[in-house]
Amino acid sequence: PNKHIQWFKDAKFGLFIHWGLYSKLGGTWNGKHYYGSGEWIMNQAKIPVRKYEQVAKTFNPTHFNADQWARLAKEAGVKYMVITAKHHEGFSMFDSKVTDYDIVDATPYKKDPMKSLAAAARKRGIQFGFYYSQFQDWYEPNGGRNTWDYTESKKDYQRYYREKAIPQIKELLSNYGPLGIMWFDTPGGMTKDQTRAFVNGLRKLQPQCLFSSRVGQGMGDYKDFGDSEVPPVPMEGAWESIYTHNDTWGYIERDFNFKSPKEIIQLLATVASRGGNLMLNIGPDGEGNIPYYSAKFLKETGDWLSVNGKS
Ligand code: JFZ
Repeated sequence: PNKHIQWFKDAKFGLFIHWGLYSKLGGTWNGKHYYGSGEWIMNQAKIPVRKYEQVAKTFNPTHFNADQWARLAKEAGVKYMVITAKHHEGFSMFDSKVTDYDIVDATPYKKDPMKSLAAAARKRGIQFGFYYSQFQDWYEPNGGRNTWDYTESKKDYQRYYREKAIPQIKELLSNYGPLGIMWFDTPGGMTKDQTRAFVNGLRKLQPQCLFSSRVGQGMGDYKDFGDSEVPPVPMEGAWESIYTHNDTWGYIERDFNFKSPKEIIQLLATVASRGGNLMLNIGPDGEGNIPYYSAKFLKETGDWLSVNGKS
């Protein structure tokens, strides 16, 4: 077990952020609306890579303000923050030398928002972490699960791991200061031995950084439950429940089904009473705005916690 787990066990409340090219689409492609899991729109609409990548040319989140995001996190009372460095769509929201399909090289924005966000979170004592989709990568010919552009059986997953995923995770573990968490998701394409080698290799860069259980094969430093799932009874060990604020992880323009502060607090109490952390997700839009009700309700949650919670 990772001896750096204590901060996580004490944390109780975290903020999850899904942000990528899909945030710019907001659930609409070619006039057709999609609902739920906005970050899956490329897959749902079977958008060819050569079309989807065009979205990057219009991705210019000039309203993004790292300090404002970190301030909101602080006001909400979260102790950690995890943001999508690369989701299944395959686009890197950080400056990567491994590919040009990243926010610095492929968009008019040309800056690395993860640099300033990592610094702003740390300045406020909030543990900072990255979500990284290690297996699914719908952009890469050898990445997992794009069956509409590529043939799954012809893919060389090991090559994708070697040439993109591993070098990129190394960048994340090298260029953004000490990380609290590396949040892996939906494992695939590796045997248990390969996963062990993958984990051990990456660990060397930041031994204190916790790996989520979705790194696969029973490895990882704490357990993540399924999405929107809480164990029915108290549970020992380090674990986390993840919920999203409305009905989607990535931004969907038409989704206003936000949980009220009361619902958030009740959820937090349920999860905490069973011994785990709640990581609540928000989906900023393609301009870098946090949805109005997410900002409002998170602040109200934090107001309640500052009076009734203990920190
Ligand atoms: C994954 C992603 O596919 C999704 O887009 C989002 O990022 C979410 C947080 O994680 O979806 C999952 C992964 C695992 C389970 C359910 C949804 N699970 O174990 O029940």
